[in-house]
Amino acid sequence: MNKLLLVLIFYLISLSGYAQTIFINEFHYDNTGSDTIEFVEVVVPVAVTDIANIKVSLYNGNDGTKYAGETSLSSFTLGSTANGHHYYYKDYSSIQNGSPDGIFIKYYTTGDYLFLSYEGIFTATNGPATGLTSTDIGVAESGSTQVNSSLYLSGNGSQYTDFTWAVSSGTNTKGAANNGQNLLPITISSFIAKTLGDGVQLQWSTSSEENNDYFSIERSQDGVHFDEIGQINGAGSSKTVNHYQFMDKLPFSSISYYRLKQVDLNGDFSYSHIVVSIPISTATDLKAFSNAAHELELHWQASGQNKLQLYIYDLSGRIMYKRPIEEHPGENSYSLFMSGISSGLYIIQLEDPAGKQMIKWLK
Ligand SMILES: [Ca+2]
Ligand SMILES: [Ca+2]
Repeated sequence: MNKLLLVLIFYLISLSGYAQTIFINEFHYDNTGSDTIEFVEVVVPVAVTDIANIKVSLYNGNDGTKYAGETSLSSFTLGSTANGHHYYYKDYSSIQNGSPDGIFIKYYTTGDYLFLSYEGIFTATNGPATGLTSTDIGVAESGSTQVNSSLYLSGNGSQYTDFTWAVSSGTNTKGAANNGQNLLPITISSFIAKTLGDGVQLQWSTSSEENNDYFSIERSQDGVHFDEIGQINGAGSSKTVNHYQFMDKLPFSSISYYRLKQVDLNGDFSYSHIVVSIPISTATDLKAFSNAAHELELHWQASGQNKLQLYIYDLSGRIMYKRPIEEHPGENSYSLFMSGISSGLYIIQLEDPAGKQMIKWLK
């Protein structure tokens, strides 16, 4: 099949294995007596300067609606700066006490988001998290929690998934580094994927390096399980910008996910965000139409009776919809309601034993 590689670039992250470098780091919502010193703390790499594009919303788990926000980080207070990160916080007068309730954060420049909840999970029904299901952080507060307490991230690393949630009793660190948290500086300032012939060229740069031995380039078919496909030597220690590139001559015929593992001379390592390459077939008769009722209608031709898989991906490569369907000889059509997903560009894929047809669809 003649294929054109359309490469889509993301820095997107969710809890399904992506790197998330802007995240909720600590918060407090419930304590003995009247709730007091309720706050949300967010950590942001110092390289990120457009903080107006980072927005926080509070969600009510009873009906999935947003009850506060979206609040831009511009209206948060900058506390400490340490280890290459800013600690921003905001005092709230009433963060709901569950159960469950949630906090949503999104960085609009890249599309990265994180949807956390406490005392259970739920699906958002309005606002920026519409249609997304929260992830329970696994710890909670109650009416007997001490004043000045918090829920906070603990551990070593530079991205959300490096840390675990813990409970503090009367010892919050609002606006400052958390107890038991070693936040490492991030040196990779950009990382993108581009098509070049039949391959995918990865390009990245670093703003500074310290004891950087090498980069391991890793590729994945599912965005979760990665294998190394090559290595590039690092600059050691450098205070200037360095540029790197690597060519993947044999990307997957479906989606390819890439990430960088940066390894220090002493063996310490950290991961970049993930970029995605999606090949789009040019030889397809698959067509998509949508109408005002949010119904998506697909039309295509088939030469026989086959079982197919229908996938709809968002631009980060996440599967938004998956369903087995059947086709019959001649003209086929299939309709589905897509009212639950937000407007934007999506990839529709029909997959049968003989191959894949993929098209772009703008909702
Ligand atoms: Ca509260
Ligand atoms: Ca803190």
